[in-house]
Amino acid sequence: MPGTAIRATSKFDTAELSFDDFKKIVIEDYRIGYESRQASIIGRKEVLTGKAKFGIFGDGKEVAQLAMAKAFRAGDWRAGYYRDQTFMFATGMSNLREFFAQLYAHPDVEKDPASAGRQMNCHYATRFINADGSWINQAETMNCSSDISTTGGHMPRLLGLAYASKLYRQNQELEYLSQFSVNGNEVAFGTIGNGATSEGVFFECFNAAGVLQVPMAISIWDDAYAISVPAKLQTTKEDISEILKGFQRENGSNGFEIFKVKGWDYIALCETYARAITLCREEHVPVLIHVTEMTQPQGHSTSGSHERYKSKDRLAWEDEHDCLLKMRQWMIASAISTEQELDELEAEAKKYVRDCQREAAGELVTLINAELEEAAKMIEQYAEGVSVKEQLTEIVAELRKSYDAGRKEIVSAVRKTLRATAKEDSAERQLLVNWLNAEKVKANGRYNTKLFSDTPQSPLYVPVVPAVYSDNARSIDGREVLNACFDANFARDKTIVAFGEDVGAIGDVNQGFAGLQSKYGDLRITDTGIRETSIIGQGMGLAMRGLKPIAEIQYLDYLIYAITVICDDIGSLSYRTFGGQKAPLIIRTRGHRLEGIWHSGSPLGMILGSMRGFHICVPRNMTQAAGMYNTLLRGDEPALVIESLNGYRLKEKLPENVGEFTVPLGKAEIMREGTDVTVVSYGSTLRIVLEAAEELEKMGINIEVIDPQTLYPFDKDNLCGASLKKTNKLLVVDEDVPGAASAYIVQQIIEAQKGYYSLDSQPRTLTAKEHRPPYGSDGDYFSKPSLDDIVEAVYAIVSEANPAKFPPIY
Ligand SMILES: Cc1ncc(C[n+]2csc(CCOP(=O)(O)OP(=O)(O)O)c2C)c(N)n1
Ligand SMILES: [Mg+2]
Repeated sequence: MPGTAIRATSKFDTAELSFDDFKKIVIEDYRIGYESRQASIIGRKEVLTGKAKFGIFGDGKEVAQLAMAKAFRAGDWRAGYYRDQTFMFATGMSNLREFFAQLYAHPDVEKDPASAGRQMNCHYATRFINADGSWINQAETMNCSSDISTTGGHMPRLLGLAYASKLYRQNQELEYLSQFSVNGNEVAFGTIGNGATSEGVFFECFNAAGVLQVPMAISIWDDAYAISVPAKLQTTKEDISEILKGFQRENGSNGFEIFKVKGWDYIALCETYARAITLCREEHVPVLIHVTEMTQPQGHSTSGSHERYKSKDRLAWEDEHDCLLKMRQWMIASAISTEQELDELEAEAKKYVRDCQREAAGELVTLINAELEEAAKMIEQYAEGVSVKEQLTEIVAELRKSYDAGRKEIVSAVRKTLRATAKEDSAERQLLVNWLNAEKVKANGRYNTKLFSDTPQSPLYVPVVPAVYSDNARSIDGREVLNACFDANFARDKTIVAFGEDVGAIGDVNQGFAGLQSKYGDLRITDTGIRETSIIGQGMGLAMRGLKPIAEIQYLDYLIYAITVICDDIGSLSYRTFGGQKAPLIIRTRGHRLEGIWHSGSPLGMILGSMRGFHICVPRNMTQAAGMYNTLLRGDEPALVIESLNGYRLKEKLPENVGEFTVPLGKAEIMREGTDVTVVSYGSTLRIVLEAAEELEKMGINIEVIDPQTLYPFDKDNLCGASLKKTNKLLVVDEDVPGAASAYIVQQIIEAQKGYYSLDSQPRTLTAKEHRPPYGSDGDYFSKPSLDDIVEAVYAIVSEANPAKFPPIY
């Protein structure tokens, strides 16, 4: 309220709070809640009248969020979902103009700082990366991690954000990082719908928080429904806090403090949040606040109406228990305000929200209209001198009369014009082409950028430092090379932590971290439960808060357990926030062939399809892996490193600068020069290809072997394409299923690198079989590419070209 220090987030716990001050706080709260409700109502109308595409809103959840906002402080974090607009307004992390800008998909980050128009409405985020990639001071700001739409998908991130506070509090060596934490006094606030608690990810993260004892405060907004499905079909006993009672800490055990409170009881909510969050903040005990009896005045979203599936009785109950109505009644009954005062407040609020909405809508419409006019005029002028004038006039007329045109309609009209006049050539036409090209550049900036944070701190710009070997360099097990690399990095940078199943005490199942826990402590090298999704979430949260985590997935096959958080959350973070947030997490795993169906996987096709936004490193040995870690640990973008499971005990020379040398990303290497066939492979199969090359040499066939080293990015210097100019023949070998990663590699070489123009025979792939790899050496031989397979695949290619010299073997 102007002229007073009282704000919605003002606390009630000041000793000298007068009744007048108390009243002001409550009224201000009500105003924010009421404005938020109006935003929901108007927002829905905008969608239903076609002015916006989709709407999902926080109506019915306002009062609890006002109470939660009172407990939220600078330095705290939110990881929530689409119902939280009131909380965002009350804390000042968002406002009505931004709310409407996002509803209209305004692709200007100034207007929609959460996502620059990339996310559906009510998907919130604050920005914590400066343009140069540096972090803002997170300890001084209120922080909102970027929402995703998947129900419960944000829980792993929430866990990680809370876990960071634990590390900042308990690891004294991190005290210098005051821009990320004040002694771990921050709370990570999570919100989730009652229905979403049915997801496995909720239970996994809930349990992990109880084990870890982190300052995580989960609020469950319980409106008894998940779209149309009622609690009866969602939750055992229809009551999530009831069934979670076993997690309650008691008699000095770890666990949660669990609270239950009604979503329309303002005072009880304020008291509950004050108590719960103080406990959580001070003692680092995770808390659950189960907020019941919430409603959905407008139903779930604009996709349908809840009258279809809620009974008349339920709808009547919801009307009566509307939290704002209840708050209003209570304010009048306790003489905090009068009917008339509140009528006035509501009228004012309605007008204010409407003004904000009009302003936001107007801004975009004005821009678009000007662009439409410009394009229409250009087409009209051009139409004067061409044979298809009528057709172009029609295109313009169509454009002008399109209702609520967007840039799509404008650009499409120009493209249609250019198609209709493909045979013409004039300066006027060139003007249109130029306009279109400029528009494409702008559209690219609006819609296609920031998959990576792409700042000077990107690992792509980490200086290249070659490995240096002394004359008497020791040959040691590959795992020891990695161990030395990690040791050097842990000594160099105190923000690096590693964790995962069996990573701590024994230093991972292949001993890459052996001995490091006793050297650097269990806060830095840490065992976790078996819970892949939340391990990755733990890493994500740490990475967002300035630490350098290496999260380990024990075997590549188990990455599948974590693929949702990887794909939905980390991979899209930079893109969906328009570079406003980043999570430079390194995922370490080991894969390709070993033994059995779940220890021999190489699902690179799945990875390529679901891990855009990550760098994908597929080192052929542990030295290359070490160099990649050295690069990634000095950069700020997420990456996956897949070590070759069968390579830990192979001997490799230890570089003198094992913690310093870097392997650049996207830099392919020619492992063997040759003239007859280009063979591209990576990871474990690369070694077999090199062995095959020896045998082929004896047969008079000379292959060029290329290791791309990373699949994202792929061979930035076009070594593969260049090699084809020499050999004109291509074989791609990997141990993924047919048509998966090998197909991607072929696409990169043939299409992106234009290798097609160099080919004189069909490009081939040699992969594993369609099924999962069976157990045992024979199973491996008959389902993954073997030396025999590779030799014969290359032979078949040269035989086809020159059967006289190389007659078919079979
Ligand atoms: C993983 C996933 N499954 C399904 C959906 C579709 N969906 C969106 S919201 C929703 C219901 C969520 O209900 P609840 O968690 O109770 O939250 P509420 O909307 O009631 O606040 C569903 C099924 C989704 N977004 N993500
Ligand atoms: Mg619900």
